[in-house]
Amino acid sequence: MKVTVVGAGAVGASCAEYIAIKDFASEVVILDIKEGFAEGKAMDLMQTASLNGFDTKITGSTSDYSKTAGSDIAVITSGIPRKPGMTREELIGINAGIVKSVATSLVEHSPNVILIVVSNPMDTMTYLTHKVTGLPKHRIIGMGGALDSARFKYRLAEALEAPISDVDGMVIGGHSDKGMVPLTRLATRNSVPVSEFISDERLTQVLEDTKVGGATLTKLLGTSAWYAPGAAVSGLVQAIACDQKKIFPCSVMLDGEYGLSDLCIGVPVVLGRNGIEKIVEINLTDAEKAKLQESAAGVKVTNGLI
Ligand code: LAC
Repeated sequence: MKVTVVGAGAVGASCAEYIAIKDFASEVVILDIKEGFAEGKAMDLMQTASLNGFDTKITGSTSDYSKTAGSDIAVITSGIPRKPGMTREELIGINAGIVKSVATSLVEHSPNVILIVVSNPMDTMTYLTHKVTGLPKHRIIGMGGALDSARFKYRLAEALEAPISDVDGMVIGGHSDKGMVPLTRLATRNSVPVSEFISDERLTQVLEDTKVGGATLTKLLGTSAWYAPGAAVSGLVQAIACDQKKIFPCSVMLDGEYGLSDLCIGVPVVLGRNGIEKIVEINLTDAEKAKLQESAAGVKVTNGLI
């Protein structure tokens, strides 16, 4: 199993680190346009191998795509992250050009690759990746919902005063402050609906805190977050590499599912060795459907800018 990570910034490096630590891939190749940067990150990570107990071989290169040839999975993290006060949508001008050229080069060297798009605005970058590569839709996956759901669970556990491992919840919709749709109705603490434990007001607060999860961190850190995004990507990569058939909300090209088409937006999917093995259509209430439609309308506006 060969995995490429394009972009050796904080998200790309964390993602490579988590993949290596989980020790399921034989090889991870990191690329970055900054001279020597990916080589340096790869070497530093390799020097953790004996300490952290993994055998994954990590190498780095300055944009030599021939080194990525034969990748099974490639993660696109390249582009600029947002600064405090910015929306993810404001990154489109610079990131669209970068994602276009990265996706094209990856597919040129690995025609059978499964692509995971992380660069923002993620749903639109995933859509763009479809348009420029023409890969079948089960082989292009946008990472957003897995991260947003992790942030939702963090906030739920905080509100419930429960261990995170006792909590389950999912966020669908666009990966944007306004577009996220945390499914509070379906969130549980060990199978019990969370509404049994906390008030509607507290649940609304959890929902609002989740939606601005990334923005809150950007304000604190001065740049976009990396540990949780890196861990979320590594979870998707592992589900595919190990054919786990796990359900994650991911941004995928819809063709009538959820009454939506010709856009990529977060919905639950089963991930396995073929990438997206199934789009799971769950029964949403009219209110949830309306929120998803509204979120889709926002994603389509951003898509119109590419
Ligand atoms: C975030 C970025 C990865 O939400 O979109 O932190």
